Amino acid sequence: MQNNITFSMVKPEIIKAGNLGEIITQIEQNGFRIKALKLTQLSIEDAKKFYAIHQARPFYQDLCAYMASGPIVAMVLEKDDAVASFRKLIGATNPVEALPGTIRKRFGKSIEENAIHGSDADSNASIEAKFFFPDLY
Ligand code: IDP
Ligand code: MG
Repeated sequence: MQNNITFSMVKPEIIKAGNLGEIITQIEQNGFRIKALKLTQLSIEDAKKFYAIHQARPFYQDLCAYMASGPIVAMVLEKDDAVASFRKLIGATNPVEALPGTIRKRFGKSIEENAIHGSDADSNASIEAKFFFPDLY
């Protein structure tokens, strides 16, 4: 399993607000190299597949509707220890709990609209990269 890639998705409210560029700048300035990138919009069905692991959670339907509500940017990022390093850069799930300077602290609006996704394990990074870039991963 590769330990040098992670998958990320910039969430709809960021694209709407015009904050994509600042977030990509922060990612690059922290040593991540962009290996794949696309602007796309998830269907509800795709959002449900992507977040299937959360299907028993009370926020699942809401989360899927939100993630399908507008364009997102999907990216594969490379760096040593990419998964852990990127989770540190984005910060805690709830922006209120995220450390100062993290992407979620800077841009997250709520525990749901928290600006950005980052894979939580190498195995999931690989699955998630394939989900969006089946020809590349
Ligand atoms: P993560 O994105 O930090 O890995 P997960 O627990 O995997 O957090 O949850 C996936 C996504 O579901 C979060 O990024 C957030 O958008 C949403 N979410 C998580 N917990 C809640 C909650 O308690 N209420 C509403 N949405 C939530
Ligand atoms: Mg997660």
